[in-house]
Amino acid sequence: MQQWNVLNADHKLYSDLAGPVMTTIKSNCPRDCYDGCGILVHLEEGKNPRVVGDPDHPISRGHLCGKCGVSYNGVWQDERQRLTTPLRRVGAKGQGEFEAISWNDALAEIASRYNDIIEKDGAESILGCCYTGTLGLLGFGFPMRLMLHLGASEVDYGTICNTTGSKAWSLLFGGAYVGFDPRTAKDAACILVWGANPSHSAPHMHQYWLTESPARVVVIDPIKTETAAVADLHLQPRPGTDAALAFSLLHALREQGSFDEKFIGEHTVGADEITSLIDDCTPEWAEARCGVPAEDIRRAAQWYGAGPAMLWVGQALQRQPQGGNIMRAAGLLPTMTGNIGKPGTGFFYVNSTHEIAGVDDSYLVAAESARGEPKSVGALDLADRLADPEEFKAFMIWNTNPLASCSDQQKLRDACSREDLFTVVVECFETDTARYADIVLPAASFLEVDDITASYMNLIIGAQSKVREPIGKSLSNQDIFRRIAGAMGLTEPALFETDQDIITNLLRQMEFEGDFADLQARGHFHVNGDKPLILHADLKFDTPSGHIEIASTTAEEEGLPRLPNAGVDEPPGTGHYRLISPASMWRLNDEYGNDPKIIVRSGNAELIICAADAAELDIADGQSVRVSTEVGSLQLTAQIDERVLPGTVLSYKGRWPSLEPSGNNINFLHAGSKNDMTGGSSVHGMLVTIEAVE
Ligand SMILES: Nc1nc2c(c(=O)[nH]1)N[C@H]1C(S)=C(S)[C@@H](COP(=O)(O)OP(=O)(O)OC[C@H]3O[C@@H](n4cnc5c(=O)[nH]c(N)nc54)[C@H](O)[C@@H]3O)O[C@H]1N2
Ligand SMILES: Nc1nc2c(c(=O)[nH]1)N[C@H]1C(S)=C(S)[C@@H](COP(=O)(O)OP(=O)(O)OC[C@H]3O[C@@H](n4cnc5c(=O)[nH]c(N)nc54)[C@H](O)[C@@H]3O)O[C@H]1N2
Ligand SMILES: [Mo]
Repeated sequence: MQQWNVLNADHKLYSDLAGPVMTTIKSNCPRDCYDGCGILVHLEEGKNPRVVGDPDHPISRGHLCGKCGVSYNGVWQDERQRLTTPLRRVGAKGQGEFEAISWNDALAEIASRYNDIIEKDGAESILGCCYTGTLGLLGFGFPMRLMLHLGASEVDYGTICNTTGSKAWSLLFGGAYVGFDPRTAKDAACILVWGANPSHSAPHMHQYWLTESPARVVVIDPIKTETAAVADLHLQPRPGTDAALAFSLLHALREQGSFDEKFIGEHTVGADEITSLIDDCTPEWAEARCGVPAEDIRRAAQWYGAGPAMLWVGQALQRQPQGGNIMRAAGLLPTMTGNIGKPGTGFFYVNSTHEIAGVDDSYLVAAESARGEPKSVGALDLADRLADPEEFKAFMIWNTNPLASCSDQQKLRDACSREDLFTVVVECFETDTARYADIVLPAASFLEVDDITASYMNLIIGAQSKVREPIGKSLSNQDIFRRIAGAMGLTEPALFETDQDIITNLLRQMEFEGDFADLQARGHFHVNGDKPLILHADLKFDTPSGHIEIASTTAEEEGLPRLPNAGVDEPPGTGHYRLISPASMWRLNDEYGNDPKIIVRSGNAELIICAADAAELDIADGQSVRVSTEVGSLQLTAQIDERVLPGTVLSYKGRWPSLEPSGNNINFLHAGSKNDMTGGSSVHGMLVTIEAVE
């Protein structure tokens, strides 16, 4: 078992940075991570700023996780690794051969190509693709103003992250982005963590929040993660069988009298339709399907049912083939037991903290100057759609690295190799995606731009502080998109609003008392001050009926099942294994995949396999193995470890293809199969064969 020692490891790795400090500035981490840590930046004459944890921050308490502690003082500030100037392609697409050009030349070329394309083929034939490379509200939201104003098409990149889950919970609860305030855990007797791995994806919530809560912790995960290992109870189902587990938990909850009939009667619709479905789903019935002992299911039901209980559903469940259904089924636990709207209860998937704090998202993206609803392309359709020279003439990418993170890598590379596809990539680093660009624009990092951060779990808003000048000639996303708009001859005022004005308006929307300097001095503030916010306390839900919709007419109208069901995926056939590729401890999606210390620390790309499966395949620990699917093969290093059960193997996401000996990462193996709702990804449902390599 890998030790969970992030906090110790990182200190060893960046302790060499200690030195005299001249000034210290508070900032906050804008990564796509539940924690949203507080940062202190020590400035010293003639040296790179030194980035450490802010002791005043209630979540991270003076520590950064290993990956951020290392890379914020490493690759993010390394001029040899950062993009420092606009580039124009001189070699073949994908080769990464560029010449440096001036900002004026880069902007002139982009503007003239975009204006030509818009005139001849319409703005729809420009496809924008962005995601959560930075979650700073401006760095994330502002570029959308230009794309929406033009009427460009957009990739719904959330289809490989959280679109399915948010759809499923919108059907059930009327929305998915208002969960619980983690601070209410002080009143909880049970916290159920389902399909999330805080030890990697929310390291400080794992370290402090879960362990300090008085609640019993139950984890449901096919992997014995570091969080599962320290939980009071770990249910370890076969992947993709969670709906049956949910129904058996409901069976046990009903049997023990934990259904809250009053709550069900007043706040739900369709309960009568689900009850007969629960009848047959005994814990023994589920044990046969999920591989979880019936007595553990009963014990989990006892703890959850005794309440008050909180449910944290992670991002992994939706990445199973029947992920939408599983999400709906899991949401029935708080629904049927009434664990909603009271201290120590609730359900959480994602908190849109800035909106909860009062920010108007439509202002951020200047929705009023948009040219209507953009045409949207799902991430798993991207390769096919982009291959069509008639549909898209230009591809514009920022805040994301699809040539590492998207499925069906080979097909996507082929599509991005089209000579007639004018591709612009805005990046901090020369990623695999940047290597396919015609023009690369260097983006300033979060250390170089003021912004506002909002954790998507903790109800905390923070200042992201500029602590140094942008590296080289890099510019913030906002500056880059303002300049493109200017070069194109556009005049819409929203495209040119200054950062300062936007930040002032956002602080006003959140009713923050003070200006940005005051926020910087404080570092952060909690929505609702010192008191935990009890979300959904009014028990009003934004569904058509205003109640929690167990049975959903909306779903039916959209061709989805009216009710969740207890269906499970078939076990893998002989010779096949189920491959899960979740969040890595050492990388944040693919970010940090290029940090030299992290490359050394995380070693070869691994395939984690249990001893029984390894013995059957005649594989030794440390041996090379070939892992194959219908679309390709990838060589990985076997790591024999009992955190997985027979039939399931594990390899963490986040490798840069161009830095791997094979030139590929795990997404090269995923054919791009979709789950059951919104065309979302079923990447955790991959079936592979494995053979030893001599
Ligand atoms: N196999 C497998 N694949 C997966 C997943 C999985 O679980 N398994 N998970 C999926 C999920 S949940 C997600 S969210 C996606 C994530 O996939 P991506 O969105 O592609 O995430 P990253 O690869 O980290 O890319 C973010 C990029 O933004 C850049 N960046 C950072 N800050 C800035 C900035 O200020 N400006 C600009 N312009 N760029 C910046 C970073 O350098 C980085 O290259 O991957 C998905 N892919
Ligand atoms: N260190 C780090 N932190 C991250 C990220 C990262 O890449 N690295 N990525 C960020 C992003 S974009 C996201 S979306 C989140 C994702 O973080 P999480 O919400 O934690 O989701 P995953 O990492 O996809 O998977 C979490 C756990 O779900 C389990 N799981 C997989 N299949 C099943 C199943 O069928 N049933 C059950 N019960 N469990 C299953 C996996 O084994 C894994 O341990 O993390 C964010 N934080
Ligand atoms: Mo994600």
